Amino acid sequence: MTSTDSAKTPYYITTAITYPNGVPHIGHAYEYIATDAMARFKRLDGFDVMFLTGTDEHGMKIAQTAEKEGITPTELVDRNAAVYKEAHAVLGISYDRFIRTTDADHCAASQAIWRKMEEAGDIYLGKYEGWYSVRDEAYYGEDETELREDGNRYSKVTETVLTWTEEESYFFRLSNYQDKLLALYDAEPDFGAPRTRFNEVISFVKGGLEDLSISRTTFDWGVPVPGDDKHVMYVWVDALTNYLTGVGYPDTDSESFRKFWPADVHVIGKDISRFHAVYWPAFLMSAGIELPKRVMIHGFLHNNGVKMSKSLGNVVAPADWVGQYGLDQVRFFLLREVPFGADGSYNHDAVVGRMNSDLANNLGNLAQRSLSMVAKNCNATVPVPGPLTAADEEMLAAAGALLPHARDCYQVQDFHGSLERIWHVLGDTNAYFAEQAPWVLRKTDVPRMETVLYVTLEVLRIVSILIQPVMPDAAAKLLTVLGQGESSDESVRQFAAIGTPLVPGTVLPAPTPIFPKYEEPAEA
Ligand code: ME8
Repeated sequence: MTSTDSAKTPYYITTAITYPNGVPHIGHAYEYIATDAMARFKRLDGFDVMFLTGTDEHGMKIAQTAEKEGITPTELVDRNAAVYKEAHAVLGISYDRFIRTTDADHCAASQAIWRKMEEAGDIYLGKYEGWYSVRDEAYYGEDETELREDGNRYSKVTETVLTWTEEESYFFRLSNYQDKLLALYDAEPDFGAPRTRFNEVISFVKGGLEDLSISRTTFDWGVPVPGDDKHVMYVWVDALTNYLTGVGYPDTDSESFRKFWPADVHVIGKDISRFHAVYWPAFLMSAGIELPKRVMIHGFLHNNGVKMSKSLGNVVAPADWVGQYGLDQVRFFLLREVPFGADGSYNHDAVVGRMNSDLANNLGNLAQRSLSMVAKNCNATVPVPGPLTAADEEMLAAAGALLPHARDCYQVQDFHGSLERIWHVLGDTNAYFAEQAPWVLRKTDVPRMETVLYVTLEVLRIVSILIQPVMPDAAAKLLTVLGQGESSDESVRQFAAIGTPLVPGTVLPAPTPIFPKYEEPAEA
């Protein structure tokens, strides 16, 4: 660690860890990209960031998939963890650690938290009978199930098929935590977000909590229960613990644990809010470990409004989209299109609409037109601004207000809100450019033309710095054509540099178009 790191405020962010029993789809990509944008934002804002992601490799579902494929669970997870890692690379995910729950340090961490909960008197041996969903790796209460026409019993919560299961099991005294959890939700109203989704969790807890079965004996693909290796841990006990392993638990004196725990935010999807906002804080309270500060629950993405499913053949592989539209375009679309927290829908026309209007027109065209004028008429250097008019001042003030606005938005993972405001300012800048008409001023008032071009480049510089978390490659290209590229000091691209205006006289490279319009491929 460098001395500058120790002066920075730590920020610890996690994604859910994916079950590597299938292939990554656009819903997973959405979560990785949002979390990555958050991590990049904080790094650019001067924080010392720890970003954890990975794969959730134990449990019955993995064991069953391996059996179906005629391979061992280890072969399955080794093969598929590599596929998920590759998806992270394709999506430009800047994680600090990719955790696999079969990693040795993770098994040790899971056993350590188990012992802590046991020492607290919260674990006992009993017998479990109930409706189990292998898909969700979860039991459901009788009232949460229904028998359907096909003869199967389904979870009404997640629409998955249930099987009646009876086994000896260790239990966690979740029933002891109802009041403590409700007190937590009262004291920390932002512990879960957005509010509507958090309210669902609170109602669930208010409805009463039963003790939770936390071990299995019917298969052995899991972390052995300490002192009783007939049992493996219920996969969610081990899965949730990944957030602790990632920062060095059980070594609570380690530099990384002291620095990064408690986590600032766990980013997860709506189907697993109960695990993160009920079970996880209860386990941590029991083990005497500080609680994470926030659980951010995002919505689900649907293909044209229809749930993705293999049988419908509408599952989008992230790499296909990146190949078709480009990485930054996909990242932008996902974060701009759907308010984080809400459910959203995607389709080809919506992506193309964003690419052509927001990216190619509003941003790309403005950059290309202003930079070409500077190249031709200002000696390819940042021009010297003259006295500023009210219109110039207004433009610069609007751009200057973007950073505090973005900070407020990212504080609550409102990526959509931040991008919306940035594009609003870009819309105003396009109107300003059209009204000021620097191509006319070129013939009538050159100093005024230089001022208009300077103001436009300055807005573009601020916008380029601020869109780095969402579109790292395109922003880097824009910053390069604005003379703030790789060859200059890195600090000019940090958020702290936003208040330091472009230096007139800076030599600019030849402008190159950055956001091409999407052209439909010619019919074969
Ligand atoms: O739940 N749209 O793993 P997972 C948006 N291993 N997000 C979606 C989605 C969709 N269509 N489908 C899934 C698990 N997700 C557990 C997590 S964490 C300790 C253990 C999200 O592979 C889902 O909500 O089923 C979750 O946050 C993540 O993808 C991984 O889902």
